[in-house]
Amino acid sequence: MKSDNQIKDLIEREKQRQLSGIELIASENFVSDEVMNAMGSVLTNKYAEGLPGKRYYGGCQVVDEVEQLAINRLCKLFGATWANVQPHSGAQANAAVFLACLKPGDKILGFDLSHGGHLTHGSSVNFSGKLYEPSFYGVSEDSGLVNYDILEQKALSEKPKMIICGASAYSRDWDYKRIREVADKIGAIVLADISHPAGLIAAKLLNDPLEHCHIITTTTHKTLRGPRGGVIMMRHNFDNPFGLKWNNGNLKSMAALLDAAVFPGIQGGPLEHVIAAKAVAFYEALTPEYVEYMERVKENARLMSEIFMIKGYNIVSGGTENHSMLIDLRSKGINGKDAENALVKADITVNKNMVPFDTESPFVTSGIRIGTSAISSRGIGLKDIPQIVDLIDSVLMNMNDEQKIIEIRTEVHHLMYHRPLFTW
Ligand code: DSN
Repeated sequence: MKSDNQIKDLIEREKQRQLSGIELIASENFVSDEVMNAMGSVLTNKYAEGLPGKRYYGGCQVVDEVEQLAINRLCKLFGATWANVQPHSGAQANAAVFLACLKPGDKILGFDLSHGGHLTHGSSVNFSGKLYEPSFYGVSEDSGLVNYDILEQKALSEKPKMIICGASAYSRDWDYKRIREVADKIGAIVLADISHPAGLIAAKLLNDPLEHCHIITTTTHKTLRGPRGGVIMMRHNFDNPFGLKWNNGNLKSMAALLDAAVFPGIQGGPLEHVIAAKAVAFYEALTPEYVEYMERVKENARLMSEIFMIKGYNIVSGGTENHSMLIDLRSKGINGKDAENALVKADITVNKNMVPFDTESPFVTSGIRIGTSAISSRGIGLKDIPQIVDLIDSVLMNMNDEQKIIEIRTEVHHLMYHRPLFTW
């Protein structure tokens, strides 16, 4: 049998791309060999519909232990008392929460996608905006900070059954306590989607959402530095307040409802090889070295945003408290699409992003989003940040100068190529 050289070559090309470039997409990261090996293990061969100890297939004795270990480590990492580690992605995790808590047509209140929110928080092109009735809160135009007064006004007037907090492009911490107080006034559930800052929360560098929010979802591959996937967790289990019936109505606790919503609700067999890799990532995240890594991610982002501002760039909300920042390029007369394309030519990878109150379409946008999780995994520290900002600035100030971009790309390769993808 001949081996598949086409895919082998493509994987090698992608490896070279990752090694050569400066990776600044805020939702990406580089995993350890242990995480990678678990994903590429024989566990991929096993079907295991159900939960540890309650499967619909034989031969699950080993994967039961794998999955239970992942659950236990995740609970320890976040101080949760219940978790489901089966969601294939963050979107699946959110879909399961919606299915467990709401009926189609129920009202939800989410953070506006164009202000930094996520598709699954009520966008009209997503199941969350098609099956449910969304309304939105956002940031104040002057400060770029979440406007909690508007959130409260919307909650009191719309009376949603669920309030969703969390974002894809918001560089500030969240006031979970205030959101819960608002939710309690109208009997709503609070879902915190912490996909972006999860690692910083685990390292206790940001506010703890589990104390105040009913249900928490996160992806496992962003700041958490695990395999691509999602999880759901709670610190305080509770009975479904809306009396939603699941089949014959025998599931009362939210934990049981959420388990059923993941499987058989929206998924079939869990990816036990990915769950094993999640367990490895949670093990790594419980170490002091991971906390140091998270501190470096945060410090790198802080310094980067400060230097950008010194160079006259407009950082939405005037800085960052997490791993990311959103740069509004309108003051430089550049749009997000052109900036992303020019930077990619220099092997600096970012994504174009809407900024709050954007005047451009989502395909063009006025901003770029930058995150420091991935470069920090490659050992980039504070001493390298000024050079990286200089490189980005040089590209953006010389977007039509092909020769200059080639020179910058050579400097990018010089800075990055010798570094392993993953280092503590
Ligand atoms: N697409 C992810 C991000 O980049 O933030 C969220 O799903």
